Parts: sequence; C-alpha cells; structure tokens
Amino acid sequence: MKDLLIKDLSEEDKGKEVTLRAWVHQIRPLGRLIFIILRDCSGMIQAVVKEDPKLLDFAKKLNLEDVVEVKGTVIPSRSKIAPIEVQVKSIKILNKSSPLPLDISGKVPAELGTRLRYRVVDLKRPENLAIFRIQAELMDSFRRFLRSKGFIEVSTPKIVAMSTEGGAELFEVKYFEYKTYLAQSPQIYKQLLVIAGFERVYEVGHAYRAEKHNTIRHLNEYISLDVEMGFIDNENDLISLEEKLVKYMLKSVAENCSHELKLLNVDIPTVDRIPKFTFPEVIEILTEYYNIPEYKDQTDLDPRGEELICQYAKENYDCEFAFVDLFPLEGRPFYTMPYDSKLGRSFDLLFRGLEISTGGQRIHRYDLLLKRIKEKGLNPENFKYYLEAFKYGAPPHGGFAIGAERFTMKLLHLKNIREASLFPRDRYRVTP
Ligand code: AMO
Repeated sequence: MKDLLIKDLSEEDKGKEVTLRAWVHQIRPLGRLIFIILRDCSGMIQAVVKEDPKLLDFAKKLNLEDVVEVKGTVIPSRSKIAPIEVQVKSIKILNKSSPLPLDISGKVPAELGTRLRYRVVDLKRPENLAIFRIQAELMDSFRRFLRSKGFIEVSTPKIVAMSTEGGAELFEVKYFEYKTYLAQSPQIYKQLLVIAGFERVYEVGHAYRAEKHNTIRHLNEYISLDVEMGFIDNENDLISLEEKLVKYMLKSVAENCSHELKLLNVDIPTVDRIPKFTFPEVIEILTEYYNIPEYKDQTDLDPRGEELICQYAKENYDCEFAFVDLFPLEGRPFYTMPYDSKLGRSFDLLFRGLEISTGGQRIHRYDLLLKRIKEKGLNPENFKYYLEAFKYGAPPHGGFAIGAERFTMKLLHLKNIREASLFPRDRYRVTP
C-alpha cells in the first residue's frame, strides 16, 4: 500500500530517500534537465531528472498521466513555488497512459460538453478535485452541525410508490408487478420518521426529477441535504436553524478548504444576519421598487425575481442570501401548513440569485392533510400509508432541503450546475 502522500513531505524531509506513487501531471525538459510534476490526491511536487543519460532518456518518453513509482532524494527546490523537490533516482511505470483527449493543465480550455464526455480525464484537473473537496466539506459540515444538535442520520428508500413534490416530474421504475418511481425527495419518509419518534432527522442522498428542461440550474439526479424536526412552533424555527446551519457550513469551508479556495480564487462570504421577506413583501419590492407590474399576480418566483430579490438584499442588507417566507399555497405541495387561506408556511433560501433551498412547516393534523390532498386534486388512496401515520401521534413539525450542487455552484461561482456534479445526469446525458 502507498504510505506517503505528496502533501506529507516537508522541508524537514530534506536529504531523505522517498518513494512516491503518483501520476505524471506535467513534463518540462529544460536543457539537460527534465522536470516532472507528480500529482496525487493530496497535491503536486516537482521531481527533477539530471545527469543519468539512461534516466533522462526514459523520462523523455513519459506520457502525461502515466502512473509511476518514483524513488529519489528530497532536496531544496530551485523554484519559488515550493520549498522542496525530489531528485529522481529511478522511475518505474506502473501503468502507461494514452494521449489525453483534453488538456488538464488548464492552458487549453475545453467546452463543457467535451469535458463531460471525458469526465474522468476532466476530473483529473486539480480545480475539479478542489470543487469536490469543498462539496464534501459542505456535506460533512452539514452532518456535523446537525449531529451536534441531536439529529440522527437516516437513509430513506429511493424506490417509492408515490409522488411528493408534484406529479409530472417522476421517473417510473420497473419493479416487478408494482408501479413505482424514483424518489423526488425524502419528504414523505423524513416526516414519517419524525412521527415515528426519531424527532430530528437528516439525510444526504440522491433525489430524482424528470424535468425535461435542460437548464444550467437543473439536474435530473441531485444531492439533497434534507432536515426534518418535530416540536417546532412554526416555520420561523426552521429558518433560524437553517441560518445557523448555513453559517456553520460556510465557516467550515473557509477554515478547512483554504488551499482549494485559493486554487479556485474564491472568497467565502461572511454572513451576519440573513434578511427575511414575506412573499407579499417580495411582490411589493418587484412591482414598486423595481417597477415591474407583471409580478403583481404571481404565485411563485421566477429566476429573474430571485435575482432581483438577491440584488435587493445585497444592496439593502449587505447579504448575498435572502429568505422568502409565506409562499402562496397554490404553488406549494399538499403537505404545506397553511398560514391563511392563500399563503403557506413555506419558505425558500436564495443565494446569489438562485433558490438553493426550500422548507416549511408541515400539516400534522390528519383531517387537514386529507382535505389538502383532495383540494390539490390528488387521490388519498395513493397516500394511504403516509396519511395513516398521522393518526398515531404526529407532533407539529417541519424541515427543509438544500440542493448540494446548487449551493456548491453559487458558492464557487460556477457557471453551470453540471460542474458541481461528478457525473451529471441531465436530459441528454446518462453516461459516463
Ligand atoms: P424542492 O423541490 O424545492 O423542495 O427542492 C429543494 C432543493 O433541492 C434542489 N433541487 C434541485 N437541484 C438541482 N436540480 C433539480 N432538478 C432540483 N430540484 C430541486 C434545490 C431546491 O431548493 N421536499 C422539499 C424540501 C422540504 O420542504 O423539505 C423539496 O424537495 O436547491
């Protein structure tokens, strides 16, 4: 097993003999020297080949991405970029690479389509590793924060028998003699687990949406960071929990990913208070402040509206996030707790012009839930097992879900959500 990562080498190792197993990231002949940049998951180091004519000859024939075992001595570096380098004594090829379909040094940019076609090669770019290390930190800090607040991690079924977020966006799954679908969200199950007495649950899992539109903000398979908790007073408890959670996640990325952030040239915003607007206030801002009368009768926010509200929050509250609460019931799912006859206790969290999260208080009373299911034109028979649970001690409860790729995309200023997904699934892409 490899027991030495590149990042573990330091100036203290000067003079030591080391064995590195890594990829050949770059080769630069310079007079009678050859510089090889070696890359592993932890970083890069320069290896220098000199004097030995046989070794120089061998090094000249290396291909980018050859998998090699390099033995050598740690010496002070002649470049200003790093304090040490390795003077090569031997190179063994563990596996030869073919010529690459993409330049991974970043010098020759490729179209996103080409990059996704050769995603494995594309992912070799250090910038990509940085993106996914940051995404992993977002997920890890999400878990840490919630665990510290008494939440338990759960994994709910992804093969389900009913729709939760609206009927049109479902993928059907062939499942013996049953009609089943890929879960659009863990909504039903996270609620059931609160009722089951788990009280505080979270899940990091895939969600599936059969959205036909191929946009820069939609995936057909995305990572949903879900939270659900019992005994809330109303949705404001969730808004304040999510505010603390998001601040913790940002702080964790800033503290634990400084190298990655530097590589990507990204600063993590500091957030004090996230402003909250009600939906009627949002409509007023859009129609009065921005003078767009078409928003008057809207029951949801469109991308332009989301952008303008974020702009408003930035200009007036110096914050790139904004909560929008009390969305009209009309556009929200059946489980939304009504606030009055028109509005629901349902909110969105916007970040840099994009909805990155939705949440709200749920209906916990059986009769009201049954009524809302019928009013939404849904068949209560399809919700039998879900509905039944509300007869056996359902506390007032609610939760929210953050789209991991959308959060990553906005945090790192990525232009397309696909860049925040390892192997994106979209309307025309099911491989690799
Ligand atoms: P919603 O449907 O708004 O709410 O989804 C929650 C969050 O998930 C992300 N998201 C997506 N990301 C990429 N591609 C998609 N096609 C996609 N669809 C959704 C977004 C969005 O804000 N059950 C509720 C959540 C709750 O109330 O707890 C739900 O799924 O970031």
